[in-house]
Amino acid sequence: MASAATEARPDLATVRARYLEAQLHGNRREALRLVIDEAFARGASALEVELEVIQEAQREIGRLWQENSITIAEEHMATAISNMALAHLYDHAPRERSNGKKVVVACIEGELHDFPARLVADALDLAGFDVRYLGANVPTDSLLAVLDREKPDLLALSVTMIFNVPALRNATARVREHTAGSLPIAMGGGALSWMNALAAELQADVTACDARELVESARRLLGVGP
Ligand code: B12
Repeated sequence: MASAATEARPDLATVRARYLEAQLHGNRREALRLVIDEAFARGASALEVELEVIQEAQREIGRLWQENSITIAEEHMATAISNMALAHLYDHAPRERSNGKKVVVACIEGELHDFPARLVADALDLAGFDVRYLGANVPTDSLLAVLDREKPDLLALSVTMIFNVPALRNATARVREHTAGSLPIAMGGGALSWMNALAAELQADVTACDARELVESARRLLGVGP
């Protein structure tokens, strides 16, 4: 028999459908109310809300955009709402005890999809990693300068578009040369999911299909709990 706590859990598929509606209507307050009051405050973790509500709604926005059911302006409006929702979850969610490991998260040069990288950065941060999030389109030269200054334990590179894969190859090679191969590199994002063999070809130290899997793999790689 299900426990009371289980019965009280929010139905995230329903929240997602209503969140998508709110995005499409540009209803920011309703979108925030759904993720915070209807999902998070009722027992879903920040990561569950991020993956099962926001990420999936963003992917549906992409489908609607691709089939011309919504305009680019509506996509921008929807994504702006998801950025706001991530910020509120980040603010509300408890952070796990620091594990002492630092991760730099960046989109490679040319990559404008920073929302996936931001979600990944928030998930690592809430899981106890010390995160430096660099956002979209990071020139490789300045990435190297940040690595020199921050001395992270892991670099996480996000690439969505397949046409940005050459920039990923370039950044990976330069980071390895610069750090004499001492810095593990995690790679992920749409391009990696669509090109199955790429992570192996680039000898990614970590790859993951979503932020949850990345947190688990990063913990394993760096030997930190839980
Ligand atoms: C919003 C959006 C945009 C926004 C980005 C805004 C922003 N600030 O991020 C803007 C308008 C800039 C944009 C631009 C373009 N976009 Co766009 N975009 C999207 C959309 C709708 C949502 C992206 C998103 O937020 N996804 C949700 C995230 C959370 O999911 P995710 O990406 O899978 O991320 C997870 C994993 O991949 C993984 N992950 C991500 N990074 C990393 C890193 C590491 C290290 C690891 C291990 C894991 C990992 O964890 C993440 C979280 O769990 C997608 C649709 C989609 N299916 O994603 C299209 C989509 C990606 N875009 C697309 C296209 C075509 C474009 C443009 C070429 C359009 C154009 N003609 O200009 C440009 C290219 C821009 C560029 N140079 O980079 C296509 C790509 C098709 C393809 N297969 O190549 C998509 C799929 C839409 C579609 N269905 O057609 N886009």
